Amino acid sequence: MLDLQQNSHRRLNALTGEWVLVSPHRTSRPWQGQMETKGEAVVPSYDPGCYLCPGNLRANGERNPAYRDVFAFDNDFAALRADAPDDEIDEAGLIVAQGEPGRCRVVCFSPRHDLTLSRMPVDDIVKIVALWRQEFMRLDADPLVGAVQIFENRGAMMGASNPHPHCQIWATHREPNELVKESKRQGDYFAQRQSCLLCDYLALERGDGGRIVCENEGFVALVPFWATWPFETMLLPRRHLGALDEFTGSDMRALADILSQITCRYDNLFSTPFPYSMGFHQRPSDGGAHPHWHFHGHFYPPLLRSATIRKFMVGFELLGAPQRDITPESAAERLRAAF
Ligand code: H2U
Ligand code: ZN
Repeated sequence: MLDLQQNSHRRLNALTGEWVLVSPHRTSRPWQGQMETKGEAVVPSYDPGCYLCPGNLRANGERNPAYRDVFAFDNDFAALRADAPDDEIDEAGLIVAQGEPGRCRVVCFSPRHDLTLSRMPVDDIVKIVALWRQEFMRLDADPLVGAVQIFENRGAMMGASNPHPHCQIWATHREPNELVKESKRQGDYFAQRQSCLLCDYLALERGDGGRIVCENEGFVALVPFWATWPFETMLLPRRHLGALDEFTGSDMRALADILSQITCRYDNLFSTPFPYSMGFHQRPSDGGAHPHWHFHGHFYPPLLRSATIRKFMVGFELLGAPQRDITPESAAERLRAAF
């Protein structure tokens, strides 16, 4: 009989259709490999050299306004440009390329250079969520845009270029890979059962409770059954919401509160400003109806055992499938205790 806490096994990611290998017996293996340097240096509340601080010059010569709470602008080094031709190259189905027009935005979370989501009052996080909603709705209405990806890279370990609290928004013409997988899985499930995959999944998780980290009246944070990263979590609205445009004031407050709760727990876990990539998946912006789509957030943090030991996605992960040692259940237990 399969014991998920003892036997090597693989788990299906219901949202993408991919498998993750779980090796619960392997957590005690010794580590003599790379150690990251701990945490981040003490950060001033204003940095005259920061391109995101209020009133400062950006790399392209533009000056930021003296903003008081949140601030969004066009990325000066945008990965996607609106003027790219939407053409296709196809040689025998083997050399294939598509022009990909799009838009990129940068959102500053606070005028304070030294804050993080985990240390901001919930009222201030509500302002960020409201700006995400506004940005989403504007991009969603743009005929150039087929999908909107909001994401934050936090910490030098995750490649953030600057400690100033900020995120990026990339609006692509077509759905990127992760969205394609999740659209297909949610669409297939809905077609087969006339029910939402993530609504049903959340009901199962709330019944079990073992992978839930924290919740409020509108949102649940949990370690998904199929989590790949050691302390990966998902944020799920309890209501069936497809995208930010459907959020009411109380949905926005609930998301802000759950963001505050989960980022505090992350910082507490290894007593360090926790690095991560996080972002939100929502219905595509192609103008179609997507009743099967359930808005959610993903946190992908790299740390494994301490502030200095990270998980590497190498070897079998690159060539075979993702693998984890500590079980999602024990990760959830530790995050529950880290408040
Ligand atoms: P990251 O820390 O996640 O790299 O985000 C910072 C973004 O800010 C990055 O995409 C942009 C970079 O292109 N940027 C500007 O738009 N203007 C600047 O003056 C510097 C950085
Ligand atoms: Zn700054």
